[in-house]
Amino acid sequence: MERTWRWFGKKDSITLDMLRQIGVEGIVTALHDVPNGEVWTVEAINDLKRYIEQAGLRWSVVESLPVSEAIKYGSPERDRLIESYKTSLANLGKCGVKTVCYNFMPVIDWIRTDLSYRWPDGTSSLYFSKVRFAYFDCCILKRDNAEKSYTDEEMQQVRQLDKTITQEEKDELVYSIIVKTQGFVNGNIREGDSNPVELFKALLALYSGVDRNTLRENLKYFLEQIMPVCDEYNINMTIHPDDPPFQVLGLPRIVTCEEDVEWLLTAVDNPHNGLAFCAGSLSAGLHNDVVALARKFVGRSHFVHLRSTKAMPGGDFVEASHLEGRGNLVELVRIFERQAPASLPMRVDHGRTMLDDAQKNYNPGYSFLGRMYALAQVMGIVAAVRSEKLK
Ligand code: DNO
Repeated sequence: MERTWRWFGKKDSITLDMLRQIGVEGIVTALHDVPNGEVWTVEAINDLKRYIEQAGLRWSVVESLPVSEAIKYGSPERDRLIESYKTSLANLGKCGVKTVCYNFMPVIDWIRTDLSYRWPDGTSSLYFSKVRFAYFDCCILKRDNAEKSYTDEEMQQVRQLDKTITQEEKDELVYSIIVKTQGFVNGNIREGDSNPVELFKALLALYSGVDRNTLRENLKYFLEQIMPVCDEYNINMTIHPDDPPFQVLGLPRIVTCEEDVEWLLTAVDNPHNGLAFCAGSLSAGLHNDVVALARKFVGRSHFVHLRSTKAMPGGDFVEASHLEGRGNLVELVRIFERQAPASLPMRVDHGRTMLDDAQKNYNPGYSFLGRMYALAQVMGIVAAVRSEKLK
């Protein structure tokens, strides 16, 4: 596997020279300043590509080329937006950037309720609390019939929480769930937006009447339209699994389990229609056996995110050490090192916040020291697996 790193562009305080020093080979990035839906021009792509190459690295993966909401919920505007998407893909192909990650999650990408869950050793990582999320849904968003998405016991805990939660904690919850984790990934809601809750509700309303089957059909439609461009330029599309991999806020999510992935790969049965195998996202669903999924889908996984999670009581999960938890990264490395091409790009996904990371205001999960530490752990696994291969 190729060692890659998610880097947020020229403004990222983690520089390419720093990444060279820690053994990174390829960069995972995007044109973060181009608004969602607009074309990525050859000039802009080449400018960033040259910048990366001048530092002795290569631009291995685009993460992400975001899919506009109108394509996901299927409005008449979608054809125009798909045309722009195809032009951006063709331009990437002309510049030689040939692996593209995207997702098809309606409105909200990855979800965490606590961005600094403290471990006993003083480091912190990202946490999802079922009850706090239910609180956000029922008492802050006040979504119609939201209570029906939760068990009686969960609702009891929500009512209990309502008695003690402070305004500051409520604001923090909104910030964690729909602002801080979303701003840099899809641009739906950004830091500084006034009244993010109202904005968010308006986005949710776009999906009324869009069920799982409609969303699947819209994904199929999108993929069928873009595959000819991918064939022409040999571009691998890699869909990111839903994180967490279950329904939220009454929205359908369609990349959550083996059956979903199987459907997606057969509905558009083209090798360029592939998966970003995100071990962290998949392992957050107790229904998923991540190792079995890797064995089954290794041939169509064109990008790998290595991260692990630990399941907590009551449906909560926390991002675990890269050596522990449900991700079973040792076995995953064995599968991808043995069965995939050596050029398969892999990045360590989120790391802990440790040492002086906390002072740096990194995007949540994207610390420097924490990710460097995780990369070293993963490279240790890779070295061990490679030595097994020689025996
Ligand atoms: C979060 C990321 C996701 C991912 C997108 C890909 O840390 O894993 O935001 O980049 O879903 O489209």
